[in-house]
Amino acid sequence: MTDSLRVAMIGHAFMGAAHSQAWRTAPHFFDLPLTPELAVVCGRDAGRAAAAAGRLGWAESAIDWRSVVARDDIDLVDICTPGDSHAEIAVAALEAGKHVLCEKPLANTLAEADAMAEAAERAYAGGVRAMVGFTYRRVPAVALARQLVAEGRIGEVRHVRAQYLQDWIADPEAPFSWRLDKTKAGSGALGDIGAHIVDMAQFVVGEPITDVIGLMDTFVTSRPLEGASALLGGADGAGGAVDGHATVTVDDAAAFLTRLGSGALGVFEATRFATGRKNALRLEVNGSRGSLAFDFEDMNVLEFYDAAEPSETAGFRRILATEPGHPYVGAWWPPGHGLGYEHGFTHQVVDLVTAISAGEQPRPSFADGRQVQSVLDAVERSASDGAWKSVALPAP
Ligand code: SOE
Repeated sequence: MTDSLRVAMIGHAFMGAAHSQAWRTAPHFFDLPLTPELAVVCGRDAGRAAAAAGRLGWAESAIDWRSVVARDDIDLVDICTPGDSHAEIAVAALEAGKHVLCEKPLANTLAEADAMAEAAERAYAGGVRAMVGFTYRRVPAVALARQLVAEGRIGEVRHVRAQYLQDWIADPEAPFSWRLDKTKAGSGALGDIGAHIVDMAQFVVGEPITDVIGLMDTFVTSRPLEGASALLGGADGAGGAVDGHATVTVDDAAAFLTRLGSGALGVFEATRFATGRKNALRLEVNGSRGSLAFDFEDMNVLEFYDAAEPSETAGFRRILATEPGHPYVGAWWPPGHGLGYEHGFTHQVVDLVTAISAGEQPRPSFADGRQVQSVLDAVERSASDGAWKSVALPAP
């Protein structure tokens, strides 16, 4: 019988559902050193929070996050709210001695991310741990890619090509959502999905982005309120709506060139307007001895090219990352049976709980999240004046 880890989750829309399944599932497939207890879910509306508790498996519901964070019977606060409340909740929870898991991007601004990373650093000495939720690191094929780069299997990295392509608002009549409101979300495609490829690229190649030059654009500036998806958090944040339409105040797409620490060149693209691409998170890395390529739309596969093979038979081969020896896979199904989107969240819980129990720093830490934020901040500054920008913070 292991000790329990009593969790309070703030927010219960899309990410709340993904996190809930992870808290519920992780102890059934992995030997965890602490058993997560889904103690309380918190939302602003009592009825909806109670319904979420029933649907997602939480023992209780609440409407005031401040009193939840202050409770003695809570060990960890899991933040699944829009970015505008991350900093306030995370700092309060850390100061109350709770471990924190915070959804990505860490914050809406670099100043908030600074405050969060500093609060996490202060709390660390008291045994409190904090982690930011870049779950795609925990897709087995992605973790395998990092392993192969670290083992030198593709040699010296020369090119990093990363794309995150979605199309859920390509239709100009697609409804407004809080993700399109700068005061709620901080930025648009850049922070929501660009943050993922920044984290993933740096994680896989083990090098930080040091310099950027970028472009950002908003193709559709006004959207109907009707039909907002509850799963994506509804139309909350649509202040100043006129004639049933709200103004989009974030970028629809962002593109940027980078240099990475080793001298490699990076090309990054994040858009919600790539018609036909639903969740194409892609990474290709070309090295002196070979290449790796990943696409989340085929997430159980890692493509590997070994330049040492004779040219007559060389070619990209598909590694099915479903063998028991691949990262995380041993706990799941027999080879070839595959994992899905939700497994990254489950692996996140496993890594977090393991680190907490061992007294170690879970990664990505708040300092890692702040470094990603400083890349996003540099892209925004560059997009506004057209000049190259240095990333303010080195990787921790
Ligand atoms: C919406 O663009 C979204 O749900 C992101 O917010 C998530 O982080 C990503 O995993 C999928 O797309």
